[in-house]
Amino acid sequence: MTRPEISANRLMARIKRLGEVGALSGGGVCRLALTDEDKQGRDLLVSWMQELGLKVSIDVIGNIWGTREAEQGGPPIMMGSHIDTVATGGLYDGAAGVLVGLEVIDALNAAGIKTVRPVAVAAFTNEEGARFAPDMMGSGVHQGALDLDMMLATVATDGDAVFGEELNRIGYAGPVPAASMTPAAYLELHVEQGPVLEQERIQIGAVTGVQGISWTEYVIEGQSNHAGTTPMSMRHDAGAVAAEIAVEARRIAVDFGPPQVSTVGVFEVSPGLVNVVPQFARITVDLRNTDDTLLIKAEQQLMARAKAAADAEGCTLKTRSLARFAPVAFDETLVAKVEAAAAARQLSVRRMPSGAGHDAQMFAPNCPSAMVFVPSEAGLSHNINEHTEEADLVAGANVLLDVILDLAGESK
Ligand code: HGY
Ligand code: MN
Ligand code: MN
Repeated sequence: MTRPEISANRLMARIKRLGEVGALSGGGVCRLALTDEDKQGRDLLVSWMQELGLKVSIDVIGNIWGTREAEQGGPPIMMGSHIDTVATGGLYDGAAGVLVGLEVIDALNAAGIKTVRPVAVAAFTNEEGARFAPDMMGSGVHQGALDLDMMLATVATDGDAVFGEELNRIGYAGPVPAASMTPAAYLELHVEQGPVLEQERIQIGAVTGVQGISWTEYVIEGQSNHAGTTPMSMRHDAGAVAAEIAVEARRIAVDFGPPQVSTVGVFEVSPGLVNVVPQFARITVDLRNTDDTLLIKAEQQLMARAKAAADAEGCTLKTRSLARFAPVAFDETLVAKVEAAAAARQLSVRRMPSGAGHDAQMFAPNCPSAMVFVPSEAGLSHNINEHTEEADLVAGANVLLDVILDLAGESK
């Protein structure tokens, strides 16, 4: 029996081909969840799964997984990630994990290997949460962490679309019930999206867990007024309150120090005119920390500051949690297998937490889960210039192949 070989050409051809779906004229990709571009990507992925002879399953929130038959039945060893992107996405965030999973299966097929346990590869709906919050929505419903009906009723962040209607529109409301399948193990390859592996010249990250994530929307209502005639003491400036919240978010991150981070990704004021005191402001704050106690402290500190600023300015404040996930630890045995598989191939490897959220964090409470990181050039991601070298992707794919074969077992 020949040994399975990862083919760089096959893998890169698929990455390039999927990258053409939603390609932006200046480079990069935009495949926001449930858009026509997301549908095109899904259709392409399903066709690849069918070409590989996989049994394709689609569940009620549009998660797609292909299962390779094996000597035995039962829950599969699952690989996966996502193919939706942020609006300024790159070729690799999510797509690398799904397409490396396909490549692992292609390599097993080419080598004629039958596994004892089934192997599957999945693409989860709306991992990014950019168009519909929260993130990791599909995997969250798949693993019972998020309520299906609530998610189907979610309104897009631009206020235009309803999740369930968009899912039906693109034809990916599938028959498989939510929370109806937990794999025997879950393994996700992902680009690091940070600077560590590249700076330390390390080829593989054996990911130990995912930090806690807190997304909050702040809506401030004040009073529009003339920029020239209105004394400062008479203003109800919604924009000024939003700015104070944004400055406080950043101050908290600097005060707490690493790994605390904060991001004000959305900052809208209305009417948005040079000579009008803003009547309305909407901002979002993304807070993250590996320590949930500190994350809670950061959330409370920011909320207190926001309320005080709104009161002092005579503005109203409405807040809404868009996402809240506690930190997650991955399975020690599986993390050790990733480390050992890298070392066996003479690849440099280090353990590290993930700063980004991932579908794997939804599986961790229910089955042994872990992740394989490969380096991101200049640590860039959620950026059209996101890049990972082919050699690094192949190295990660080989590690994934070895761990998957170890877990699925080779039929004699
Ligand atoms: O926000 C995140 O960490 C992920 O990209 N959804
Ligand atoms: Mn991702
Ligand atoms: Mn992402």
